[in-house]
Order: sequence, then structure tokens, then C-alpha cells
Amino acid sequence: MPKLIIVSNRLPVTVKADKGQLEFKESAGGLATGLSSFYQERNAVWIGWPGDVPRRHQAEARVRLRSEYAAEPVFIPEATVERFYEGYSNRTLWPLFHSFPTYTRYTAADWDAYRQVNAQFARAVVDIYEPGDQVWVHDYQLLLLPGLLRADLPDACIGFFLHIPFPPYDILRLLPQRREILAQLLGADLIGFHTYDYMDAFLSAVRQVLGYENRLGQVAAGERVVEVDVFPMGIDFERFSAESETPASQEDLAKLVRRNGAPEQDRARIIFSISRLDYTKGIPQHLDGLEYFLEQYPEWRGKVVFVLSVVPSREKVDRYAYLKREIDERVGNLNSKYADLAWEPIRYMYRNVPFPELLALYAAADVALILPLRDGMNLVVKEYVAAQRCRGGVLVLSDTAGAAKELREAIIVNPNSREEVAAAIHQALTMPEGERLARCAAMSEWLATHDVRWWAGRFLDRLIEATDAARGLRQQELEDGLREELLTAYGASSRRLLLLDYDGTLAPFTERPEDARPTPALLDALRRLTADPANEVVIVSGRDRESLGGWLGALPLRLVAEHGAWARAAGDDWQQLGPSRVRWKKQVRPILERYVERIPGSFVEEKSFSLAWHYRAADIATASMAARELIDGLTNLTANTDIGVLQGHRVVEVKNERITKGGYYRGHLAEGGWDFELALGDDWTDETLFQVLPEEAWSIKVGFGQSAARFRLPAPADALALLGALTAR
Ligand code: GDG
Repeated sequence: MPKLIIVSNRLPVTVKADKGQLEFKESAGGLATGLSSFYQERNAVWIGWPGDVPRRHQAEARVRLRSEYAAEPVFIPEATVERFYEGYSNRTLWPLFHSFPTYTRYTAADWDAYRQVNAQFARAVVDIYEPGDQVWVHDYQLLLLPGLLRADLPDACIGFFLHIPFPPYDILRLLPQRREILAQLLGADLIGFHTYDYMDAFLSAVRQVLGYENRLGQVAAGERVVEVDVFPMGIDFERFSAESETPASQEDLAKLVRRNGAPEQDRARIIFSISRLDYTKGIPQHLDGLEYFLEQYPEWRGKVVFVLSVVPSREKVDRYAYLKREIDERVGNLNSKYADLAWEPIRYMYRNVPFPELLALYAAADVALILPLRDGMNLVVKEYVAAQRCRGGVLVLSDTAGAAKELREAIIVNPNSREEVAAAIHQALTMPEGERLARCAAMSEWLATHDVRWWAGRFLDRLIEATDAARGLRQQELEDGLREELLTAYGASSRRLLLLDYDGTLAPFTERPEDARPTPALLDALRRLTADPANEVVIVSGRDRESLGGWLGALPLRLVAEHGAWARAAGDDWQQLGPSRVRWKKQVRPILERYVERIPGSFVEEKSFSLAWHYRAADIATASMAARELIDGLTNLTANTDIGVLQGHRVVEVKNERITKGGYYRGHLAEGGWDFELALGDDWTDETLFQVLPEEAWSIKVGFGQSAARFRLPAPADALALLGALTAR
């Protein structure tokens, strides 16, 4: 039975050797608990680091992890862990991906360790992989893993999910290894993010760094198609909702209330916050907001308690130690400034909070104040809503957490504005009960249906679809058997139509279009094809008449220029088939020219019925962004007209929509009584032809990406070889 292989930096169980005895401690993270039910159902294995285990205990730990936890340990050598984990993962990727470039350190030795550890994880996966297994890789510590796996397991079904934000391109470009990282990530069949913003930033980076375009979340990455999509992670809603009623958490709740001053109805209102110690969590901003609140609304002094839980983390990284000191001082100062004999505004805890206590705090908090400066998702806020069970608490959340995209009924604030934060606390404390309950009910309903099972299930379903789509594309390749079939059909026929696109199909792209003249080999192949009276050879191109006529006019073939606006039978004059008026050019030309000024290296080409803005010689990062903007603008401008905007290979073309290669075929060639039809093309303009050809035609896309063609060849050289083979028999 195929299995699910989950790979994350840490295993959901930590192993410690204590006085020669191995101790196993299950971690209660969102991912581990959320995926646990999949474990049983899907026959899963989890691969990850179990913590530092001395070498002499590793064999035993491995056996027990395997048999008791369905886990495969990756023992990272102690000397490497520091550089891999504290180093590249947490001093480079973590701050940069959270948009803290000034906190980011770039160290070559850390990067080396990161690569080594990713390679070690790849070996661990390959060791247990069997055909049919699904591999699901998690998070920023393993960005290289999809590509490393793809190299060893070309047919594997590989998914990747990023739990932290993906940074805007302007920030990512600071990372020296961005190219390798993006290229390796694209080894996956499916890449998932929490929000659309992160997905958009990723697609834009892929376009700008690697030059790969995308459509509706599908990236045409060289020979492969990679799906990119949004999967907001949920929580185990049932568990948080049900367990906040358990006796243990009720006891904790009672203690908490007593400590805040009995009786229940007179107790101070609780504002609660819990975050891991991290500069992304905005802990000082919570304190700024609270201080401003106490200044602006002095009537609340003595009546609120801010329970601030900070969970120790990454203490070996200096930045975290500084932050800890800053928080300690700020809390001390605030407490001494506002306290009186009976009351202190902040109750500060720096430790892990046992689960029942956490539930009690969630249940008791009148306000949850969660203000990360940047957070991939933030599961704490979802847990708060679930554990509240609509008891009347209000969530105040910063707009920079991924969760703010989903929980629209929270009070959403900018964490850098103490004014907004203070006003939000006041609004939460004074909100009428009906509104509080209604907001909570709406959020609960969403979270109950979009829980962690929904998240994982949807990701894995999409992964199967993405892999099927990628395999479907591969099947189209014109491999040996099919090629033989094509040659046989060619040999057995007597009225053949051969429709050939020129640029990108017969001739590779050049920086300047005028340099793509036909090679002697191409001319020779065409000469031989046209020498057979059974063949009607048609060059169907987007080019102007002059170049086509100049290059190929001497051959006995039919030329179709400007996508079908002009045509010329062998030895004849050009015939105009397009419309007689092209007044729209006057309006469009100045727009294109503005882009020529903005994007050095780009230029406008004017043909009789179209205008094209070419940018293949420009800086591809900026030019492709400009191309998108231009397409948007032109599409608006030409809406409801028969002028269309087409994106070709590094060209934006504006032309009359009624003139297409497919239209030319239908009007002039379809009824030719052919018993063999072959069409070769490489871009969107050829799709109009592929779409209208009879089902049995040999339609072949040259290059990669989605296509209506039945088959595929990798490059112009392969197309040329095929033409050669037709006449070689
Ligand atoms: C990443 C992204 C994204 C925390 N302290 C204690 C404790 N917790 C539990 C919480 C919650 C989980 O840990 C923390 O979840 P977060 O979402 O805040 O963050 P991470 O899992 O660290 O990090 C983040 C997430 O991945 C999922 O994709 O949301 O943006 O950074 O479940 O309850 N639990 C207990 N005591 C603690 O002291 N019992």
C-alpha cells in the first residue's frame, strides 16, 4: 500500500538520553496533532530530526521511533546543527522571510551546512521511498529538498508547504542563494502557502529570478509544470472547543479567576497574549499599546490585567537574548509605573504553559491581544476562538498575521500604531454582548469547517491532481513508439498538410528577431518536404511579410504572415485577408512607446495589422512586471472591441482578434481533403490552430507548458529532426 511520507525539520516526538535511558516526549504542535489522524488512515511515516541523541543511543532510538511512532529519525551531526538550524534557518531565512532584512546574517558556512542537511534529509526519504508514495515536505528549513528528491526520484509525487510568509521580491533579492532556492523548490509538483499574498510574492519571484511565467497558479518551469496554491492552515477545532470544558482546565480557570480577585463578577478583565519569544511577534508593541491604553483610558486602571505569556525559544541566537532583556525591562517599568498596593497591570510569565492552563487562559480571556509584526498564519488566535466557545471574548489581531485574512470579524489593527491598539482594546472591552457573540460565532463557524483535517486533506487531494496533470503532460511527449506511428501514417498518406510555425518552432529565439534567419539545415529540410507533390507545406507565422518572403519566398510553399492577415501561395503575390482599417494603432502605439522608454532594451515592432512590444533583450525581472501591467492596461482599453492583447514569448502583441492562425486554417485549409495533417507550434498564437484541427491531426507543441496539442517535443532542434525523418524514408 503506498504511503504518505511527511518530512519536517523536527519530528513530532523528541528523544532525550537521560542517564543512559531514552526518553520520548511527544510534541503538541499544530502540525503534529493535526496530522495525527492522517497517520493511521494513510499509512504514513514521518521523517525528521528527533533532537540531539548521542551516537551510542542512535540505533536504539531509531528502532523505537520506527516501531512505536512510525517515525524515521535524521540524526544531524552536532557540529552541523548549529550552522543549519540557528545559522541558515534562523539567522538568514527566518528574519528575511519575515521582512526583517536588517536582522539577517549571510554566512557561507551556514549555507553549506544547510545544503548538507537538506541532502541528508533527501537520502533519508530516498531510503524508504517506494513507487506510488506521496512525499509532503514542510517549511523553510527544507527549501532545497523538493529539487534534491526530484533529481533522484523523477516520477515521485512531491508536495511542499511553507508555514512562514514568502517575502516580497525586493526583500528576497537580498538573498545570495535565491536562485538555487527557487529552482530547487520547483522540484515539487505542488507548492502551498497560507495566503494569496505569499503565493503572489512567490510567483513574482519565480518570474523575475528564473524567468518562468505562470497562469492561474501553474508555473511552466522548463520541462515541468508546477502548481502553486493557497491552503490556510486550520486547527483541531473540535479538540480546543471540547477540551476547554474538561475538569483540568476548569480547575485552572477557577484558580486564575481567584487570583485575579474573587468573586467572579467583580474580577478584573483579562487581556491575554501568548507568543514565542521572537522579534516577529511584536511583544514590545503589545506593551506600547497597553501603556497608551492605560494613559488614554485611566478609568480602566485597576480593572484590567494583562496576562503576558512569552514562551522561551531560540535562546542561543543573540537577537532573542536581547529581546528577552528588553521585554523584562519594559514589563518591570510598566508595572512599577502603574501598580498600586492592590493591583499590578501586567502578569508576565516566561516559560512553557501546560496545555490545560493554556486552555483555561483562552477560555477566561475577555480580550486576546495578538499583534505579530509578521506571522505566516498564527494558530494561537484560531485556538482562542475555538476554546472561547463564544463565552464573550473579543480577538484583537494585527493585520500582518496570515490569520487576519480569514478572521475578518476580529478587531484588526496595525501593530505599529499604539493609538490603534489602545482604541481596539477599549473597543473590545466596551463592545455590546450581542456583537461580541455574533463576531465569535461567525469566526467559529469558519474555523470548524476549515480545520486542520480539511487543510491537510485538501492539500493532499490537490497534490494528486497536480501530479496527474504533470504526468498527463509528460505522456504527450512524442516518444519513440508514437514517432514511429507518425512516420508510418506519413508514409501511408497521399494528401498531406504540414502547418509549421516559424519562431520558437523551426528556429530558436534570438535577441533580435531579424537574426533568426533559417539555417541551411532548415532550408534543406523544407526543400525536401516541398519536393514531394503529396505535401502542402504552410509556414504559419506571426511575422511580417517581408521577413518571411525574404527568407523562405524562394521555396515552393505557402506563407501565412501576421497570424493570418496575409497569405501567399507558392510563386504568387501576397493577398491581404485582414481588415482594411487599423485606426486603433494610433491610440495603442504611444502607450507601447512609453514602455520602450521605461524599459531599456525593449522595442516596438509594427506590422500591417498589429503592434508588438518585444522585451527579450531587456532586464527580464523588470520587463516581465511591466509586461503584466501593460497587458492589464491594454486589456481594459480594448475591452468590447475586436482588438485583442496576446502574450507571446517575451512579447506583448496587440492585434485584431478575428485574425488568428486557427481562423486562417478554418477559412482556407480545413476543407482540403487531407489524409495526413501535422501542425508544429510553440506559443499561445499556435493554440488557436491546435484547437480547431481535426482530432486525428498530429498537433505538436514545441517546448513545455499547457497546450491543446496532442503531443510535445522539447525544442526546435527536435522539430527539425522530425521534419528530416519524414523525408528520410
Ligand atoms: C509556524 C509559523 C504558522 C505555543 N506555546 C505554547 C503552546 N504553543 C502552541 C500553540 C500553537 C502553536 O504552539 C504555535 O502556533 P503558531 O501558529 O503561533 O506558530 P508556529 O507553529 O511556531 O510557527 C506560523 C504555523 O507555523 C503553522 O503553519 O501559523 O505563522 O510561524 O498550537 O498553542 N502550547 C502549549 N504551551 C505553550 O507554552 N501547551
